[in-house]
Amino acid sequence: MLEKIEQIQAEIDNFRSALREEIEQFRVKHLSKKGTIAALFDDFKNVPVERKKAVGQALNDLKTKALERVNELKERAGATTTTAPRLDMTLPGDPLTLGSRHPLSLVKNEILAIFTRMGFSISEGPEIEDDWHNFSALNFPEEHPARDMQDTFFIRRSPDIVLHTHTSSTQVRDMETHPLPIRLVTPGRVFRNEAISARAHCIFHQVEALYIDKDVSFADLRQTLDYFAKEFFGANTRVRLRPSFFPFTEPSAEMDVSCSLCGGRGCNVCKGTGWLEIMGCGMVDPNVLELNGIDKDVYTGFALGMGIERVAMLRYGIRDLRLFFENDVRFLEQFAAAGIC
Ligand code: 2NL
Repeated sequence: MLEKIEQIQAEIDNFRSALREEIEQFRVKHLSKKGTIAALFDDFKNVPVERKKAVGQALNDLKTKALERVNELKERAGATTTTAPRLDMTLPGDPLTLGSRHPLSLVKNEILAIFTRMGFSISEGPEIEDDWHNFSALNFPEEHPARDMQDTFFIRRSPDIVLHTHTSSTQVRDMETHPLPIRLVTPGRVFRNEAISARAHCIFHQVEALYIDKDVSFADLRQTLDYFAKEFFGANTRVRLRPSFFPFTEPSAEMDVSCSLCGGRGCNVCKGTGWLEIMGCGMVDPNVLELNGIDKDVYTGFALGMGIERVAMLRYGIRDLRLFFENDVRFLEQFAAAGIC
């Protein structure tokens, strides 16, 4: 017994560690209920009576010294551990860096908010479309260049399936399913087979609006454009229309707003003209109404469409459209505090 006590005593004397985990392992080995010292105490009953006093003394000494050693080492070790540093609950937490909404989303949401304030509902639809919804139902003639591979992305498997080139394809679906009158604003990502440059991309975003009811007139369109322009670009914004052409509207127009950067005096953004082209619009062509099962003698409508990238570039003074698609956080972060959601 005394031999064993000496052996453990030597082990305790030689033990060195500055790591709390190791010290704790050491404590468990010798001082826990199933430790070496407890085992010796269990054995104590087998010690002959005449030696009990000496052995008992040695055993008690061993236990006291072992406890002192463990406490001393633990005190010196402080907070050192083998793995992660101890968690200090009093330290301030890591800052939570919030991301920011993409400028295209900010602008899209603001456009949608302006139109929903005028009573338009939001509609969304598929990006992959058939020829009917993208072209035929919108009065595109059979030989129209937009139907060409040069301008439109087709699915290899079928000449009838395209990546939609405008969100009007969704509005064709809406005309099939919604009872009249309809007043819809339709955001979406659209695809055109174009070379990528500072001003054009093969993928871009659009918002189109469509209003069909009895007695919808060009004056209603004009009023809607005016309200939109003043809400989006500011109360002093002026609007002008220039005649244009689209297969799906008649008459058609391009809408310009007075340049929000120079107030119409002329700058390099408006190229000295004082005007910025914002969107295309017009009265829904009676052919389109008929193709979609709407009685052209009872109903009329107006429609308009704008590119979100273009509007966002004018709104924020962004020179290169490619910035929207590169996901460079140094660019994107600048819109964190734009205040629109
Ligand atoms: C543009 C011009 C436009 C429309 C879109 C439309 C939709 C239906 C019927 C008739 Cl279902 N028209 N949409 C009308 C005029 C112009 O967009 O320059 N977009 C970027």
